[in-house]
Amino acid sequence: MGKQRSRRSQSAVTVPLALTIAGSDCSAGAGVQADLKTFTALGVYGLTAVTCIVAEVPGKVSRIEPVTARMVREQLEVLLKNFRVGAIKTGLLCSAEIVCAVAQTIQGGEKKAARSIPFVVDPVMIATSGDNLLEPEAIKSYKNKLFPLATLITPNLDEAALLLETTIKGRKQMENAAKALAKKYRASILLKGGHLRGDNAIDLLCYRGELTEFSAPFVRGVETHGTGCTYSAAITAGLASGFSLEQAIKRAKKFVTESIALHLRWKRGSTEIDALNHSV
Ligand code: PXL
Repeated sequence: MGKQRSRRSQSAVTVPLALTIAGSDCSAGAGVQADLKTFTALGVYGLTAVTCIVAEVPGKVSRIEPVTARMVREQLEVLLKNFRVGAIKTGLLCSAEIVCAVAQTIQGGEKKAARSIPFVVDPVMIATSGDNLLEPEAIKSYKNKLFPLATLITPNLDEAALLLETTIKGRKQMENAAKALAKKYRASILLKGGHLRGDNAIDLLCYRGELTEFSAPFVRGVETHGTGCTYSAAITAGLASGFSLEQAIKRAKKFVTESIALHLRWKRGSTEIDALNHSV
């Protein structure tokens, strides 16, 4: 063991790098905490730019405070200047000002590095608990500034319905919504149908006008706080590791499904707290 450790300390290991731009969830099931656990589980070194701090437990957001846009920009600038980042994702961006700062800094960083970096935008707007997480004015900035830079946008049904100002109830409406969003924002769309609550959790990818389905058995009876963050982080880890978009989504779907199936549970008095198990 001693010998192995000393040998390891002398030989550098190159590991892919992924960057998450997201909020801090103090209960550690969502946000940067979920992203980092996911990156680590999938063999990627995670970098973080924190956008806001959320005081919450699964099911109840207590308080959200944004970091200044200047500070978000500074975190991104130092990271993009010093690390060869393989892929980037966004989670909760909190305000219109932060959405604009992120868009501008990523565009600037890519220009300086003279390369484009796979960019996953998880348009986090509403928590699974129903709590509003994003300033309503920020949606316009997503549409105008951030979506045009995205490789992949990963809305759930509620977010897609809000973006398209419509309702999405069945399979056909899901297909139409995925295609409409892909056309509108000239990006690949992964529309997550988990909230439809059938026997399977079905997601639709619209990539270059073609639809591909990703399906897994729906796991019932688990409080799934942080599933969206974990899913988009797992996709980002795949892209940082050189997977194709389809390969990255396929592995990510499996990872999320297993994290839910092998969930953790703590009892406190009459209440229970569930968490996804990222060590799968
Ligand atoms: O799951 C959405 C989400 C994303 N990011 C942060 C959160 C939450 C949900 O509560 O707190 C930081």
